Amino acid sequence: MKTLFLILSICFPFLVSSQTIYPIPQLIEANGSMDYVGLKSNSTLLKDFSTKNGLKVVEKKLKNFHNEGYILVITNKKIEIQYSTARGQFYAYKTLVQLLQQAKSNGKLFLVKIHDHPDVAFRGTVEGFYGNPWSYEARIAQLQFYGDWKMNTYIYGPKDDPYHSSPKWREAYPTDEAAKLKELVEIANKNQVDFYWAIHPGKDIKWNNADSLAVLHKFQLMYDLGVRHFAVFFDDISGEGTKAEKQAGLLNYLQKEFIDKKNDVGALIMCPTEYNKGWSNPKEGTYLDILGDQLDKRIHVMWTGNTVIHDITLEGQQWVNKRIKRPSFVWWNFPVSDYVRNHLLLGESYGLDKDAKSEMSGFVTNPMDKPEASKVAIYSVANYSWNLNGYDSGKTWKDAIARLYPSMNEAYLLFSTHNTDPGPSYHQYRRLESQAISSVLDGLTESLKVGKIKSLSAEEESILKKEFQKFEPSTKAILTNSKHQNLVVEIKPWLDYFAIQGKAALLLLEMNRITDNKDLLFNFFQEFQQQRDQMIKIDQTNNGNPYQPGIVTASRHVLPWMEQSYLYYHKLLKESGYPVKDAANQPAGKVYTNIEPLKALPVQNDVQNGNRPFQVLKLSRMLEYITFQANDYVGINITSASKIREMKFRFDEKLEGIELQYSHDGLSWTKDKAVQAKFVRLINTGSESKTARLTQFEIIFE
Ligand code: LTM
Repeated sequence: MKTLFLILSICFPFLVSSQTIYPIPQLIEANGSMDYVGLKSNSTLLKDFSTKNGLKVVEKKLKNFHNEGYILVITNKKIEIQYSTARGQFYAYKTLVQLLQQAKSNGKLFLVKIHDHPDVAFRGTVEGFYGNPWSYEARIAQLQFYGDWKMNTYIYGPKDDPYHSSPKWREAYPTDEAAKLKELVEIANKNQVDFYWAIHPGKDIKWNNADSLAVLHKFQLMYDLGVRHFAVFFDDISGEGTKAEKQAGLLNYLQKEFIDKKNDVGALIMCPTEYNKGWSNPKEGTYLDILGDQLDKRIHVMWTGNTVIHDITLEGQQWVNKRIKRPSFVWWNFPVSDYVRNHLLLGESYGLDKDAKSEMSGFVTNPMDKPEASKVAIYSVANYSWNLNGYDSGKTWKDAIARLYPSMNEAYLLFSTHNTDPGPSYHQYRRLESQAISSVLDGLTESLKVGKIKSLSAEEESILKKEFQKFEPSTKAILTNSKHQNLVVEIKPWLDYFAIQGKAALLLLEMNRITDNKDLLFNFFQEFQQQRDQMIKIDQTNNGNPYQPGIVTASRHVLPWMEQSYLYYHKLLKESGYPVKDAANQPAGKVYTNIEPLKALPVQNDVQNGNRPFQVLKLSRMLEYITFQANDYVGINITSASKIREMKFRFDEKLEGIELQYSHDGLSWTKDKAVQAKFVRLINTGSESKTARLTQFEIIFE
C-alpha cells in the first residue's frame, strides 16, 4: 500500500498535494486511473452535488474500524463513504467538501480512494492562558474552525475565569455565563468537538470530604449544562494543593463517583503540578512516580515538555511516560504569549517530533489571548497531530496563511515573518525571525556595538531595501482588508508600529551609505528620530497590561539594529556639535540573580507610563512560582546614575526570611535603603527553600 502511495505521489503529485486536503490524509490512491468527473460550472457544494452531477453519496458503516477514521472513494459512478462512528463520517464529509471546493474552482473532481485516520487521539486547544479569556463569539468561531480541520478537543481553562480557578471554583456560574457555556457545548457537539471543562482548585483546596464533594458538585452543575468531558488542573500552585497522593486520590474519587457512574462522560484529564521536566523532582519515588503508580490508568496526564515552553521531543516524552506509566497528553505552550504580552507570536509551529506519536495520548496547543491571530498555529497543530509524518512546519505555515487569508496572503505572510520571536524571557524560548535578512542585520548591529559602520554590498542592500519597502504596504493591505477585521482588531497597534518601523529602517539604510557628509546625515537622523518617536508613542500608549505592556515588532533582529544605530548616530552627531535632541534620562538596569532560569528575565523601564511622575525599573512580572533555595536571590543591577526614591515588592503569600537588601558594589549588603545603591535584591536568608510567586519588584527613582 505504502509503495503504491509513493508511486502515486510521484506520478500525480497534485493528487496528494497538501494544498488539496488538510490535514494531510494518511493514504490517497488514485482509483485505477487519473480520471476525473467534470463538474458543471455552477455546481454548488455537497448539498445538491449528487443531483446536479448524477453522482450519489453512498454511506457504509464499518465494524472494527478506527473510531475516527474513514474511507472515501470517488468513482465515476458514485461517492462512497465508509466509517464506524459519527465522527469518522463527519471527517469524511469534511474531506469531501475540500475536494469539492477544489473541484468547484477547476471544474474537476478527481477519482480517488482515501484511507484516513488521525495519529493522535485528542487534538485541539487548551484555552489555558493568563489574561483576558476569549469572548463567547470568538469561541464559537474557534469551535467551527476545529470541526473544519478535524480537531476534536477544546479544553476550557482560562486562568482568569474565577469560576474555573480560585476564588470561585466551588460556585455555580452566574446564569448568563452558564447559558453561554451551554450554547458553546452545543456548538462543540455539532462540530464533533469534545468540550472539556477544567477546574483549577489547587490554590486553596482542602484535602477533605467537603472539598471532594465541592468538585463533584461543580462537575454535576457543568454536566447539567451539557458538559460531558472534564479536566482538573493543578498547575501553577504552591503548598498543600501540590501533594501527588492527594491529587491522585481526588482524581480517582472523581473517576469512581462521577465518570464511572455516568455512562456518557469522556476520559478525565489532569494537569499535574510538576508538568515539565525542568520543574520535576528527578528522585525516584517522588511526585511523578506517585501519580504514575496511584492515578487510575484511564486518566490522562498533561505535560508541557522539558520546560514550561519547549519543543516536543521523543526523548522528553519517553522520560515522562516512564514515570507516569502512560503516554502523556501534550499541553504545548505555543503560541501562548501571556509571558511576553508585548509580542505577537505568528511564526511556524516547529520543533515537534515526527516520531513521537506512540508517546502521546493527546496534543493541544495553548494559544494567544488573540483567537484569530492564533488560528495559523492551531491549524498547524491540527495537521501535526493528525499526521505526524506528513507534517512540514514551514509548508503548513505558508499553506495556513494562504488558506485562511487568501485575499491578503502575501501581506500577512510578510508581517508574520517578522513577528515570531518572544524575545528574552525567563522561559528562554526563542524562535527564528526575519530569516531572509537576519544575518546581514546582525552583522550591522555587531559592528555598531564596537562603534563602526559596516558597509553593505549592493546585493545585501537591495535585499534589505526590498524587504523594508514591503512593511508599510503590507500593513495597509491588512488594515484595509474588510474580510479580516476580527484579526485587525486584535493586532492593530502592532500593524501601526510595523509600518513605521519599515519607514525608519529605510532611512537607516540611507544613512548607512553616507560616509562623510554629516549635514546630510543629520537631516536623515532627524527624520529617523521622528519615526522612532512615533514608534515609542505607539509602544507607550497601547496594550497597557501590568505584565509586559507595550508593542514591539521584528524585535529579534530589526529592532536591535535600529536601536544600536540610534545610539551610534546620536553620539556621533552630538560629538560633532549637531543639535540632536537628547533622549530622556532613563534609568537602566539588568536582572541580578543566581537563579538560573531567571537570568534571562527582562527589566522593564517604566518611564513609558507618561502619566506617572516617577521613573521606574521593574522586573518583568512572572506568572509561575519561583523556588528560592537558601541564599538564592533576585533583583536589579542599576546601570544608570539614578537615585532611588522608593522600592516596592510583593509575593502572593507571606514569606518569612526573604529579605530586601541594597548594595553599592554587589559585595557588601545592607537592609537600609541606600539612595545611590547599584544593586537591590530579595534574598532567602533562611536555611529552608521557599516557593512563591513574585508579583511585583519595582524600583522607583527620583
Ligand atoms: O503551562 C501550564 C501547564 N500552565 C501555565 C499556563 O497557564 C500558561 O499559559 C503558560 C504560559 O505562560 N505557562 C504556565 O505555566
